[in-house]
Amino acid sequence: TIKVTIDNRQIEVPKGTTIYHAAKQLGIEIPVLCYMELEDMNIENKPGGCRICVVEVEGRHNLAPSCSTQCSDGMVVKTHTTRVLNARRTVLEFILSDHPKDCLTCAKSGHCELQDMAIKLGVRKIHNEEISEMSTYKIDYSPSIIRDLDKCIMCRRCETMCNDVQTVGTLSAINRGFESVVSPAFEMDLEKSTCTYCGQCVAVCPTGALTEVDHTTNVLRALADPNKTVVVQTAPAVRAALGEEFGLNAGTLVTGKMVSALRRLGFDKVFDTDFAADLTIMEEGTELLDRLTKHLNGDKEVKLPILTSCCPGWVNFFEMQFPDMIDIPSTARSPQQMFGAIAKTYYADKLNVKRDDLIVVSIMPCLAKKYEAQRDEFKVEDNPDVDFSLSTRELAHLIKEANMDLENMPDEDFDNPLGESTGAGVIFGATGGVIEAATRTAYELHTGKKLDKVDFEQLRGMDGIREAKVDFDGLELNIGIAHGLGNARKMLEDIRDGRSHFHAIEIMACPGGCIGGGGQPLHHGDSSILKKRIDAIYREDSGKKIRKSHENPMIKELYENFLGAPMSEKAHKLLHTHYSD
Ligand code: HC1
Ligand code: SF4
Repeated sequence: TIKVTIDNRQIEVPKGTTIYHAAKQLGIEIPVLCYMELEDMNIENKPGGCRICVVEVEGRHNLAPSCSTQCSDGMVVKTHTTRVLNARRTVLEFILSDHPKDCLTCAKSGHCELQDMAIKLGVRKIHNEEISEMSTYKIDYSPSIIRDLDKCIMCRRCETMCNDVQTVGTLSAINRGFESVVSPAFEMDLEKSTCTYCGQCVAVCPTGALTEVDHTTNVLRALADPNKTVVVQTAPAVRAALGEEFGLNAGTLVTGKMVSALRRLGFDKVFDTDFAADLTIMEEGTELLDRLTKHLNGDKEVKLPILTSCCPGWVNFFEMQFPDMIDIPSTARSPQQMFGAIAKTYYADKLNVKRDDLIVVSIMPCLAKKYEAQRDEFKVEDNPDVDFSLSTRELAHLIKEANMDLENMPDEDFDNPLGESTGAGVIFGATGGVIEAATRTAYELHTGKKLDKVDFEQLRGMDGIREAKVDFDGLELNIGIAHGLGNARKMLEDIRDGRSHFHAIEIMACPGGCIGGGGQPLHHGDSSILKKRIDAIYREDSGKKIRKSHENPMIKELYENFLGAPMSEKAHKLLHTHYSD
């Protein structure tokens, strides 16, 4: 170890520790803008570009960027001298001089790290504004994400997420000097690029350069239309994070409060995507057993492993990057889309409402869900099964706009029939949850025996790639889990090269699964928030009376009265899909 003195306090740190980290250990928070660290996931963005984190090092002429300068033995550091504070302010003024000043109307206002920094550093005037030019770029609209590059401050966090974590490689820095921005190759629009809409770049963008497409106005319009019946479905992960937008601690479950807020917003019925997650398990679990049985009986045509297919960012990824393997994932649609298909057939018929007059809104932690809802496969005569998909953040806006205080809302229950769900449906929201839910059902269907213990702890956790063996009464199933598209890529390459020994694999595009989706409250680099959301998801599961999808009474009724059996012709038509290369 080496000894360093920071702001007159001594600390011993291992060689190689940066000044920023040594200070952090002393409880000294040095401000950063471009730097980002997601500790539990080994993700670090350290371009050392913004220079906000500069500090004074005794005996050194120039100020040092603390995020990228390593401590040396005996080093003496000062983190807030007048010189340091002046330098930080000057740097920030330069950044602001080439940044739009429309904070009042910016989608990121109130959540912008650049705005926060201007407040923190007490910037009252931008001295060099008159002498510098503003660069101007087009605004790029895609079905899920808006890029407003005038607001890009070149922190490169989006690049780290897209290239290092997701290995999608859509974003990279182009041009030089004032003209430099982060963009797809050849300044292509996102929609024409390899982007999967996973939204991980949006989740870490410190400014309003990357935001979601906002559908709140469309939803408010539908709610105000007396001729429309408007129903809403809420994704598993939303309840574990929505509270953060209202100042509640990460990991606070707000399921009942969310339901009453949605009801007060005017939705005719408040339903649950978890219901459709149970339905997904019926279809996907049956498909798994069917493929497994055929495979074990020597049918060479049937391939294993089966891959889950509920995550639209992941679906986009394999369609674009592994077109030769599109016959491996399950054909089951995602719960969002199964919900839409059932709502616009079974439920619309029950209500005697015409398809066009039933509006289905989804609340999702995800931005790719916006794109998924617009895919042609999920439309009937141009009418989509899911009309609008809002992110968790957009729902928070709607609740705030309606002057509701989420914390003090009463707890209410979802409506029936499409609001009844089991613990298995809830855990879809955390990495490993889909395959655990499938295991609970597939085990009982395959063995005919009751599971004594429904918790498969070995499938849980935050490691990017996990594997577990599950004993199906003598038949050992190898189960794999990957979250984050970079980890998914490794799994897929193993399958392609014949190195994979898995029977079934769950893949989620976002680190942590849906709880870490691009539409969730921003975690600003604090990955402990993701863990707390995951804990909340498993708490909700363990508090449920029914914890296996096939025991959901409303799912049983749906099969008895409408679908027949899992993978029946009707189920195929409404609940399964095909992929395109
Ligand atoms: Fe998800 Fe899913 S779990 S994809 O992460 O299968 O978004 O929460 O709604 O559709 O149920 C997201 C979450 C969500 C679907 C389900
Ligand atoms: Fe890359 Fe995902 Fe952002 Fe698209 S949405 S640019 S794939 S990080």
